[in-house]
Amino acid sequence: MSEVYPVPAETAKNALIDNDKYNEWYERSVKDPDGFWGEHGKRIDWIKPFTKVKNVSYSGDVSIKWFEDGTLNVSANCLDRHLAKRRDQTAIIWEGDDPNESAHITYGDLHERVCRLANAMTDLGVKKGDRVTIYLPMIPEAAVAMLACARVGAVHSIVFGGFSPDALAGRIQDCDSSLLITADEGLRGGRKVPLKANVDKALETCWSCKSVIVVKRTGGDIHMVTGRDHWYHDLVAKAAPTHTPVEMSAEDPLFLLYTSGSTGKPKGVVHTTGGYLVYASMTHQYVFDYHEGDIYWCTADVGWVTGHSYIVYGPLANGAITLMFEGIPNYPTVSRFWDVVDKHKVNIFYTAPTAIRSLMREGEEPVKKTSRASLRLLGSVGEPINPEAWTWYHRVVGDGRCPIVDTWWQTETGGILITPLPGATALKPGSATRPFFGVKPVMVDAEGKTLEGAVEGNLCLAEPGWPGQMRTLWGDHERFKQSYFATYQGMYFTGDGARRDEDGYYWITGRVDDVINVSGHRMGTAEVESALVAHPKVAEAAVVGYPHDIKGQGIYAYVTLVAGEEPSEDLRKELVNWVRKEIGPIASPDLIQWSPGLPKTRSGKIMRRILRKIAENDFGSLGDTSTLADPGVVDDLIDSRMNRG
Ligand code: 6R9
Repeated sequence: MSEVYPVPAETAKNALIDNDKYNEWYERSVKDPDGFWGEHGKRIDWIKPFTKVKNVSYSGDVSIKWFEDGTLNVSANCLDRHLAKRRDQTAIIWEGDDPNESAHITYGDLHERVCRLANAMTDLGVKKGDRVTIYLPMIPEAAVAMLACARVGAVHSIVFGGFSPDALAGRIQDCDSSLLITADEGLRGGRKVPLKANVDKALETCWSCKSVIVVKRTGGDIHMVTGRDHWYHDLVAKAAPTHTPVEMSAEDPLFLLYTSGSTGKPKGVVHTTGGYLVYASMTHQYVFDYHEGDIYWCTADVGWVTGHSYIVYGPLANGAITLMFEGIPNYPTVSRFWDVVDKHKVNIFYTAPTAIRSLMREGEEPVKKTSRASLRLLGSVGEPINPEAWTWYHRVVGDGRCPIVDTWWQTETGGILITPLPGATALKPGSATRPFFGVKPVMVDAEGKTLEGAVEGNLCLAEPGWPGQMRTLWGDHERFKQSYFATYQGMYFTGDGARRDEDGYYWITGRVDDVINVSGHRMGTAEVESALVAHPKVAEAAVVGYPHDIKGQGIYAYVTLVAGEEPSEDLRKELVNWVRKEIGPIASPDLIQWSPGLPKTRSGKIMRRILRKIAENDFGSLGDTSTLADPGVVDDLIDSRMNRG
């Protein structure tokens, strides 16, 4: 039995939703979705109000539409509608990489900046429906660029600044972006990231991209291509400070975001305008129990979905104060997070388990020497949080006062799906607890049989669903159906395994497909494998995840070299660097095992189950190896694994 943490009295006093209200709303959301979402759909401003609420089918061709006859503009919802009341209220607190650099940007300022960029983009020929790739560091211009796209009706695709030129090029080509917005260099932990140089390399192979807007962040020496590249600051200085937002249909795409799947190239997840904003804003308000004036900080990067929904769209739609941090948790010291909390009097703090685990390793003193008295609520996202990290976060960071919302969701889901609500849910360390409104988790076994009661299984989601769900994959509806709706008929398959306990609480156990989660970043094993085999000395590679103290999962690569090549320390380093160059530093293999052979079935399929066990040092339960073409391969692999310790 795990320990239970009841709702603290202090939280219960002011919380927006208590347990009775949770139960009542949840029941209604799944029994009368049209009534429930018809009401909550009104939390945002519509140009033309919707008359239809839900039109969803998880079978056949799979079609997901919400509020389909309504029209709106997301940027107007995040900015214009707040101006009467909040023109001079801070919208974004920006904290630079350097602790001496920070800024407060009001709703009035942000509105003007977004209007200016929207006008500048229009002058460059960007129209409704065009794709714009954003490759920016964590600076306010990232939010400005997102909102300017939304304002003119362009579909943004943000590529994380840590991705390589090749990875960036692939994402530009897939959606034919016509404009790219970047910076000269990024700044993280005192180190410069050569964003513009990466862009120059990427664009050598991208014909669709006609213009580049460059924000000056560091003033570093970069090359500007005449006719193609424009300085951000010149364009916005010339542009008009007001702009009429473009009227969008609820089902027009708002953004696409590439994420890793179990096979093939990254998938362009498509989110649309109306349902996404309703869901992002509603979850932001209730999951974080956001009250007027609260200072809210989500430490994610805008390159990931968490940054989209919970730094920019959810908070700004709610007129909240959202903190954006350019730096990293251990620069200049390992107290940085807590120094920032004290400096800006942060009330709500949302981060990833990997950050907690790495700070936990530094001991309590760097935390305890800060005040953190402003904190009221803590959050976790990105991967399962182990109970040790959970209790440390609760006891040390939150001084035992602050509830933790462990929020389970995915790029595909647009917003948080399984989570505690601070005033409603008793917590169990390591459990994401209960579903948010509209979300109907179903546990199924490998054969697709629905399992009842306290069980472990594959986590699926049944209708009615929630309005923030992805609608398709960019340019590939067939792959969308195959990836998410073909495994279990009539249900969305999450790719995660989970356990449901006797109280109906969900415990996410991790991916059950060939996706690994490294420090909360999704990585397809197939992507790392294809990067490895692209190296001239590699004949074959198989990549699996293995337990890693800080990262949650590490990347374990089995590599077979081409005949005549010898393993060496130099080659190991070369391969690690090669993968960094092909994909980006987040894909660097942690361990490479030289493997003269890989365990394959007689039909040539690599038996990853066995490779996972060996990587986990779990040799006792390899399961059935009788279908292997050459069972001796396994013994060789185990021998060399053991010799490396
Ligand atoms: C939001 C985000 C999604 C995958 C998801 C799952 C894992 C995320 C989690 C969690 C356990 C949590 N995951 N939150 N696992 N508990 N609270 O992270 O999106 O990058 O698409 O990753 O991350 O495995 O399937 P994304």
